[in-house]
Order: sequence, then structure tokens, then C-alpha cells
Amino acid sequence: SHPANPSPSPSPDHITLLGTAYPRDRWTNVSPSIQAKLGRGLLTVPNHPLRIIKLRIEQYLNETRPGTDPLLAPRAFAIVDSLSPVVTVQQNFDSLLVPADHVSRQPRDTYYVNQNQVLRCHTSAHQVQTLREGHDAVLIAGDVFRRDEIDASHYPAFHQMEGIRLFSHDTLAKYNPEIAGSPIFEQAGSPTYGETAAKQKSHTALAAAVVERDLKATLDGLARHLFGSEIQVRWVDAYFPFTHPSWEMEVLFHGKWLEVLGCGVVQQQILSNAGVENKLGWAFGLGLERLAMVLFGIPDIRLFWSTDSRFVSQFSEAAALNPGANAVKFQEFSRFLSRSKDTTFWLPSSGFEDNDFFELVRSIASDLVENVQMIDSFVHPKTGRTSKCFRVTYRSYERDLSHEEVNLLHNEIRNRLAADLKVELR
Ligand code: FA5
Ligand code: MG
Repeated sequence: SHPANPSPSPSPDHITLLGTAYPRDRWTNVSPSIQAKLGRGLLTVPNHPLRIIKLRIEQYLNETRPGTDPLLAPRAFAIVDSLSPVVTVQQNFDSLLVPADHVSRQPRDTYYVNQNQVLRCHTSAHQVQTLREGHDAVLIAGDVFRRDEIDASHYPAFHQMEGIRLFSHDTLAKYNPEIAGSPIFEQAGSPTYGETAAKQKSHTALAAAVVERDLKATLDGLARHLFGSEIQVRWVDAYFPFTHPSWEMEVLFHGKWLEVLGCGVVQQQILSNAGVENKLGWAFGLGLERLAMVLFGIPDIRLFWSTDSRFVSQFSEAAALNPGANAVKFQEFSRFLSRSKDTTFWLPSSGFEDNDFFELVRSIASDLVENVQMIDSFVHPKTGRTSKCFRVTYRSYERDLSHEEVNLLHNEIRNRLAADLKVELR
């Protein structure tokens, strides 16, 4: 695990993250509240629900389960879970074929340490380095960071687990006899060489279909392992620069479809860049909070960061890892009063992003804010200016907030809005 969160930066020219000082530049946008989340090591806290989910996934992928018929065995996934979340732009984006102008690279969405380094926004950032080490099956777990919206299922720091599985022709044929006499790669110049909706250009349609089937069977099986056979799952077509074809898996939770993971067939270019030859494979990246919320009925993503012992004491790693164990449902330790306040303003003519507002709210109200919702937006017919109204809902998990306290927070937000984001308050 990482060292405890460090003292403030040694100089205004540097930002200290996990004990290392990094030069600041005009890209630096890691906020103090995010800095404070680094090194919390939630995946190493005994009985923490995120750790339980991680262990249950490892258990599913690495143990042969009686009564199931794994498409591929033995499943020997290497576990990689102590890599620093500070990665290079190359790792987080370029190594995954993310185009230079892709939206996710913008400082609007990503925490930049400086021009060359970011807080990883997904565990996929480590795909190439782990593949280079020669693993055919690997699980990568860790904390990831994104400037994102604020609600019960989105938080700027969360946890992902990445799974990668590669197959040679022989491993694929061993468990899928239909492929024994057929190639897995197309030769350039062959009439079937070329990308389709279902496959990459250099893959045979059969090999791509077998890998897709294994991927979906693995993840359907994982969902049943975690949630029981009653769980409702659906597959949605998706797009990622680093996989093709790609999907997202959603599970039914409280009557709504909740996206829990993205996955697909790994771009062959990534494998060859990592020095892998004559193999193809799949990868997935799942959100551990989303799975834990479903499994334990945890209503709000902020709770994972709670230091209130009434949170972690409700969960038991030993019990949860028993085969056939039923997950104990989380009992809310009282819901305190919530207070909502609206704020309305004219945007500056350019340069305002909703995420800037969310981050500002976080930086002032921290975990006392439960939800931020845009409730109105319109363009003035004469001046062409845009007005937005956001509703900020405040609620603590530890106590009732007073009117005065909420007013102070809200006024501070309004002052900083005008000063830092150049809006005109209404
Ligand atoms: C990715 O991050 C891809 N790297 C996943 C992937 C890996 C695809 C390998 C293909 C191959 P996405 O941005 O959809 O994809 O995030 C994956 C999961 O992380 C989501 O399904 C969700 O469960 C979780 N997640 C995303 N944003 C947040 C957030 N702000 N708070 C909590 N969980 C989140
Ligand atoms: Mg997604």
C-alpha cells in the first residue's frame, strides 16, 4: 500500500503526492481534496466492502468452482494491486490508442499532475506494462480519479479492477474444439481481412466470436458469483479506443439499469506494441464501488470513504468469501437532514465547464455535498448569454447540518464562483 498522505507541498512550485514532489505547471489541477484521498488504501482495509468485492472477483477468476463449466481453465490470474496512481500521459492515453484530441484528455475531465503526468483515470493505464511482463491473465486493481459529476453513483475518486486474458491458438482450441482446424488471424490480402462491427481487421470472425463468447460468459458468471443467479444483466454495445468490439455490462439495481463495467476484444495494435505475438484476447474494467453498492445495498458512493466505524464494522470479509454466502445488507446508520440551495448565474462568454463548478463545490463543501444537479439552463434571446441554475444538496453522514453552516458553505461557493470562474451571479 501507499504511504499515508503527505504533508503539504514543500514549495509552491511542486505538488507532493504519495511522498513524491512533482513540478507544477499550468496543467496542474489536482485539488487538495483529491490529494487527501491519495494513499487511503481502501482496498487494503480489512473488511472494507471494496476489498471484499475485489477478493470475491479474484476468488471467482482463480478458483475452479464445482458445478460450473468454465470455458477456459485453469484460470491463473496474476494480481497487480500496488501500482502508483500517478502515471504518465503516455500510459493513461497514448498506450491505449486514445486519439490526441479525445475529450477524455482535457483537463476538464482528468486530474493533471503536470503536463506529462496524470492521476490515472482508469486501470487500463497499466495494460501495456503488465502485458510486457508476459502475463496471459492478469487482474489490476487500484484507485482511479476523474473530474466528474456529483451524485450517488459518481465520485471523483473511485476504484477499478481490470482483467486481461490472452489466448494463443492452442489455448483457444483446447477449450473450443471448433477452432482447432481454423486460423485465428487473417492474412492481409485475404478477402476476409478487414474490420467489421464484430471483429478487428486481422482477426478471423470465428476467433473473435469465441473470444467474445468467453468474455461474456466470464462476466455473466462473475455477476452470478457476486449477486446470485437472480441478478438481471444486459449487454450494451459500446466504444473504447483500446478494444473492438466493445460492450458495457449493466445490472438491474433499484429498478434502474446501472452500468458496472466496460470491456471488449483488445486492439491487436496494443498487443503488438507490448511485444505480444500470435495471441489475441479480451479485457474488462469494472467499477468496484458500483458492484459493492449493488451487492450490499450501499445507497451513496461517499460512504466508502467514511471513517465512521459504524460503516466498515457492518461487513465481514471471512463471511463474504464463504461459498454461497449471502451478502449482508448495509443498514444505514441514520439519515441526517438534507438541505438544498440553488444558485443561478450568467456564464462568462467562454471557458466555463460544468465540471469546474462541481469541483469548486467539492473543494468547499467536501463530503457534506450529496448531489449537484443542473435544474435550469437557457440562452437570453437578446444578449445571447447563457444562464444556468444548479441545485446543491447538502447532507452529512454524521450529523444534522445547521442552517447557518449550510449558508456559510453556500455563500463561500457563490463568492468563489464569481471570483474564480468569472460568472455573474444572479
Ligand atoms: C473505462 O474506464 C475503461 N477503461 C473500461 C475498459 C477496460 C474497457 C478494458 C475495455 C477494456 P468507463 O469509463 O466506462 O470505462 O468506466 C468503467 C467503470 O468504472 C464504469 O462502468 C463504472 O462502473 C465505473 N465508473 C466510471 N466513472 C465512475 C465514477 N465517477 N464514480 C464511480 N464509478 C465510476
Ligand atoms: Mg462507461
